[in-house]
Amino acid sequence: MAHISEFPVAVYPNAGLPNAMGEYEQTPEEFAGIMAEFAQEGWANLMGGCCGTTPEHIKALADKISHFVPRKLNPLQKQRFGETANSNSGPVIVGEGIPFYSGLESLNINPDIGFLMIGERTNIMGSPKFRKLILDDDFESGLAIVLSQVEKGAQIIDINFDEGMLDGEACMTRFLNLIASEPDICKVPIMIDSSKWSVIEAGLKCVQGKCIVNSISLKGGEDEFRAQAKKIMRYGASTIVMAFDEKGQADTYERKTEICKRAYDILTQKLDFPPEDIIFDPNILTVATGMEEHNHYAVAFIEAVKQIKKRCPGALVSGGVSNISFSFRGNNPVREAMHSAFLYHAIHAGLDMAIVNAGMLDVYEEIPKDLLEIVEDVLLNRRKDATERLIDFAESYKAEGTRKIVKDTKWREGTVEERIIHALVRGITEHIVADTEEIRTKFDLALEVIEGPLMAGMKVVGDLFGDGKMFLPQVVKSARVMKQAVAHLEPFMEEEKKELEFN
Ligand code: THG
Repeated sequence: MAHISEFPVAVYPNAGLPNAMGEYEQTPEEFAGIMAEFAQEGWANLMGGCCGTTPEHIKALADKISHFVPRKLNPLQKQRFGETANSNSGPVIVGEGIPFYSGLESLNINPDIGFLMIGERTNIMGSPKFRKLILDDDFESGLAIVLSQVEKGAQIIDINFDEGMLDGEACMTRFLNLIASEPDICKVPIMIDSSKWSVIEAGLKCVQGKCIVNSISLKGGEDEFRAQAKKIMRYGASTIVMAFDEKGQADTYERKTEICKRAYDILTQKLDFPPEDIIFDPNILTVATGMEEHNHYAVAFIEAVKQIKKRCPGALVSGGVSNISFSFRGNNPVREAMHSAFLYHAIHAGLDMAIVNAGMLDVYEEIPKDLLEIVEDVLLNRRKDATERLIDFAESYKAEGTRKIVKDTKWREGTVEERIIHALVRGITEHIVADTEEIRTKFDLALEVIEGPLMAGMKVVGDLFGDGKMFLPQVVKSARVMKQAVAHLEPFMEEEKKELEFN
């Protein structure tokens, strides 16, 4: 605690463990002796005695420790909250400036964590299923949607009740309290999504971990923005800041960048808001709408991400990915391809996280090449007729319907090496035992299967992950496949080991 906490540390133990009679036997001298070691190490800011200690224990303690120097607060803490450190931010900062969020578990944004997925499905406007449950007052079933998002790899959950017919504050409070009683759900951090500040504040009052406010902006002017940001600091939360100002939503690359930089300067210079608690959202807007002025929306976002990461050090960038493809509502294969391709480029530009339909993202590498080219023509605004071409292609793609399924079985025709790589990349466990067995017969030792083809497959996974073409939850699925393959090989390795020893 002394090494990682931003806050003062108190040591306040019992006089040892109670005996069978519930009595504490540690003498004042023993007690003070142990405590003095803590004091000498400089681990504590405050010391005292709990059960079983007496005024004599406290006197012995004081005599022993009064000449030691109390623990020093770390410099970040001093700078942010002053020497007294009666702070308002979350507790554990592992290294300066590393962003973190938490539910019951903490989510530290280390450089190796990769891109983060925020589950979008608990949004009353974004999911007809969730909407129906909530309007039917079936909040418990709404929990199942959160759980399925978490199981499909969402590392944060976005929750939104913005709907005219509902009391947003009451719904947010009720739902967050329900979530708090489900350890499988409330282990992940919450993103409180509302355009109404009162709903956000209702949410902030409920969540126990370090959550993310979604969102604030300069829409209502600087005073309101500052007041809300201050409150967020008091609640110890981080926040999304939308690229919105008094003039409206930013749709060009220049306005997106300018507004975010302006917000960044206000937050960090005038309010001392920690940069790592800021997440900018430069607005992912819908492309391929048929309106020419919308054609640059994806490029504008991607370019803005690059600039914001450069000009706002320490801050993160996010976006709502499914917005990009609203023109293709009802055609999920095309939407998924658009999302994966868009994410691939945005992550390369520096995007840290996004609100997505977890479990509905394709691996970039596996998007059929003809579709990918047409999708990227739209996203990267590469040709004038890109939208028409995608619309035409999408029709045939939808008409074919079964195409995905056809594609899904074709990989079984490859060599066993190729099949193993495919299964690892796609996280398919179905055939892995049979394929592992088949390849095992080609080698002398089972261990060689692990070191050879299985490791080769995991290297592909590692490379795709490193390149932003796979995401952590997909890698977790790969690891599951790997585990099954290894489990199949283990008995053979045991046998081989015995034989070696025997010989
Ligand atoms: N930035 C920030 N917050 C946001 C957004 C953003 N919150 C809301 C939204 N945008 C992100 N969430 C969603 C959720 C769902 C969908 C899109 C964005 C969506 N839903 C399908 C649809 O409407 O077609 C539902 C289809 C179905 O389930 O049948 O696309 O940009 N900060």
